[in-house]
Amino acid sequence: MLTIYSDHQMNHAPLRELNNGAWMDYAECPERLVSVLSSIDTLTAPQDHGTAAIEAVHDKAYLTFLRNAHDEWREAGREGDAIGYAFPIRARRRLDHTRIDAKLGAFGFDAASPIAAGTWDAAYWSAQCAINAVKAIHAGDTHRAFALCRPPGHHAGADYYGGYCYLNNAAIAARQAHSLGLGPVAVLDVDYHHGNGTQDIFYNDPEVMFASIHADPKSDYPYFWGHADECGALDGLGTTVNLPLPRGTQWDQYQPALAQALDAITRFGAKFLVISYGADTFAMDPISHFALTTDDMQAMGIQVAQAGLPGVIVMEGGYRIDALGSNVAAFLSGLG
Ligand code: SP5
Ligand code: ZN
Repeated sequence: MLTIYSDHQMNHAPLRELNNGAWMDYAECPERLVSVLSSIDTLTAPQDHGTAAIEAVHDKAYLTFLRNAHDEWREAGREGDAIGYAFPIRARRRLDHTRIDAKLGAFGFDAASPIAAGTWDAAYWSAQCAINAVKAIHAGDTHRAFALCRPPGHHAGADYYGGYCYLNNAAIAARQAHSLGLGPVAVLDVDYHHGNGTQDIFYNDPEVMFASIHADPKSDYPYFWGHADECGALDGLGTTVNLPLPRGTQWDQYQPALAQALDAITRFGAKFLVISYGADTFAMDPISHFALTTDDMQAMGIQVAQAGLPGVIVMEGGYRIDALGSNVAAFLSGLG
């Protein structure tokens, strides 16, 4: 399968994250890419298509913040990675913040997603991978392409970052595919965590469906989104589908949820599929609690392929590094 990857994506390397009240090594580390690369034969470097497709999803003030945040952190005399510590609840006024700590709070929603020196560069090229994957399909080069994105994107909203995500690669791909006339477009999110950013971006939008299978937010991050009663709003009512599953879920329970999501996508009339693929549903994932095997990843790919839709696969999470390459390869081989 055509795989788009840029070395720039290695440049995002935060040192640590706050987890259960203590510092731990940053789970979303560059070694994840090394593991996936070891299972892929041929890589294609993305061309630089600029910021138009990124700006079609993300707010300009947010992009300016993200580009400059680490420099401003340094200018404030700080060492290490930029991490916020004060967050406005429920609603944010659009204040003209000057202090970096206020900006980090205004544009971030958790304290577990540091902004490091290489974050903008890596996130920019991660988005370019997704954009190039859509372009390849639009050009008729292939009917499926894998955007080997890092950092991941599905927790990032139009004007916020969090959950290891800064630019929403899947949303950028979906909106671009829609703009190029490849739609109707559906996003199928099979990462362990709910893709709250993607959901938020398309919540009122009847043109892009969002369907997600994930750990119940009652027990798991991101807690505030992904509950079964979130179905979209306004013209987008009914084009958001959330299928939360309990910790411990195995393939026999996952498979019917996947069938339900694919059925909704078929009924929606999708002609183009963006798959947010996270391998953190794997049984041995260090921060997650489903129980899928590597063989199940292949079965997942086979089942998704039966929907018969062209589209792109966008890499999201997956933190069991020694198994990440084989899990990704299994999923891609199932897709065929
Ligand atoms: C893209 C993606 O998969 N993002 C996930 C972000 C999760 N961030 C916080 C997770 C906190 C999990 N704490 C688990 C404790 C295990 N001992
Ligand atoms: Zn995840």
